Amino acid sequence: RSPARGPQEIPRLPSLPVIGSLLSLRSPLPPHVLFKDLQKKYGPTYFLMRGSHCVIIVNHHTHAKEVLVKKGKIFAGRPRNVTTDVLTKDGKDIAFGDYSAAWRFHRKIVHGALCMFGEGSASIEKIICMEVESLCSILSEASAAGQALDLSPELSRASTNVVCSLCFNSSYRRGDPELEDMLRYSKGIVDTVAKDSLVDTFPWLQIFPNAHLRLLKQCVSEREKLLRREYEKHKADYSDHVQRDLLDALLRAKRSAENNNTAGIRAESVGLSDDYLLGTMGDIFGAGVETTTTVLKWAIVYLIHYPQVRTHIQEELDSKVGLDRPPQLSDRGSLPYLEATIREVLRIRPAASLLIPHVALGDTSIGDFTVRKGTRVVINLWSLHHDEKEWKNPDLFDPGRFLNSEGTGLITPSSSYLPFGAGTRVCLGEALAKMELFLFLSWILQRFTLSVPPGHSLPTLEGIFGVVLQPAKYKVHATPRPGWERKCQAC
Ligand code: HEM
Ligand code: PLO
Repeated sequence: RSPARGPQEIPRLPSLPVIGSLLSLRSPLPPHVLFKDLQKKYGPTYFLMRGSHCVIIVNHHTHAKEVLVKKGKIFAGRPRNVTTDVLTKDGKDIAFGDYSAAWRFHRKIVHGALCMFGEGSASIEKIICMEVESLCSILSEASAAGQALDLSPELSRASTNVVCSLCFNSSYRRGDPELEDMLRYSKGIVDTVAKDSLVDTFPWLQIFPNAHLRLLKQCVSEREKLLRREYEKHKADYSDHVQRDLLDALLRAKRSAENNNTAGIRAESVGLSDDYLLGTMGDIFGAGVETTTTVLKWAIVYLIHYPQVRTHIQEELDSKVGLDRPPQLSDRGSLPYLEATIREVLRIRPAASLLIPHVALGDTSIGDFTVRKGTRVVINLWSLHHDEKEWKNPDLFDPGRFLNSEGTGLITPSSSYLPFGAGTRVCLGEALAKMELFLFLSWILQRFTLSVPPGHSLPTLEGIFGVVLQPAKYKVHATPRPGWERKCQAC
């Protein structure tokens, strides 16, 4: 970049009044793939209009890091959208809430609570292992009955219970109607929120009947009832002396702000209203369940497509862990091929293919391009993770790219890799998610080989675009590995 060059005009997609760049964006391709393709014509960073909103699409890692890290604060805003406003009562949460004192405060409390109950603590490992153990017994049952199993609800149940323990210090038994309600409404929300839908581009479309918006509102109201019930229970037996879970941490912050008028902080003014607290709980639940489940489903699809990768992981498990005990977090360092596989899954199918949109909070720039306050910035993680200049054969699933030439240590082959985002808005659950991915996959693969059920075809690798990039529904056949047949029947 030459310092002599002044501010540049950013390449623009054609745009018309009212509809914006809609005509150039008509395509059967999902948005992340279309935005990657549009680089050929407009370069890696370009401008378009979504209805009346100015949007910049960033497809290269240098500009992505400038937005997320170097100028992280100025790009830390979030846009308001019809669907996310329904989900979060106009942005009262962490993920979709604008940059504010309330957002900062909630992030800090959640971060502290996750450190305390999660990262680095032995208890979270125990919680995850309990859930994966019960998942393994379901796999055993299905395998004994010769059944083809849709793992999606089972994985969702297991990860729901992990976040339930963290948030509410409680968990659900399989088949509990409340758990089934949760899975149903969360699916309804994932299917309808922040999908780049027309109603988000043209908010005036809300006046017309809209099946998606109706379903979203219904699911959000069910979610609110359930969260509120849990909230009231917690309030009833709250004590300042014990902090059982994340909800207690939020309640404690609220009480201390309410009692602490001398510090000049009022609970409402720092966003400690009931609505904001419930919004934050909803985020942790939603992110905790939907992202982890989705990545596990992708990992299993890829292992079915690439059995040689699965065999390699199992050989590593057999030699480093053996058959006499289950894997534990302290094995992570001695299972580099499994770690590399997890990294490769997060690269090839990033759960958040476009992150969550950012907004410029003031006039600023990206590289030599001028950016006006209020412009939305979409980081196309798909482009970063499939950049041919950064990744050899980017569409090939190859965990080996994250290993040194001896295959003994992990490497970072490119800086064009940000599965959890970076900077001011970086994911809050990265450490928790990595623990879950490692424990779920290592336990399952130690005991079972998963394959396509007889008579079924290979599941598609095509993703379904949405707030999380999901694999299509598929079923698996679980076969206990040699040495595990009898042990699995007993568990
Ligand atoms: C935000 C990825 C799991 C909580 C994000 C973002 C990404 C991401 C890409 C957006 C960053 C941005 O907009 O710049 C992932 C992936 C996960 C995962 C790939 C699993 C493999 C989790 C879990 C939790 C969580 C388990 C909760 C415990 C959040 C929250 C935000 C977020 C609260 C919003 C942060 C903010 O806007 O300030 N995540 N996430 N995530 N994630 Fe995760
Ligand atoms: C998932 C459905 C839930 O019912 C609500 C919810 C809350 C937080 C969202 C999550 C959903 C989807 C994944 C998101 C997460 C916040 C951060 C995470 C968007 C919509 C990612 C991957 O960015």
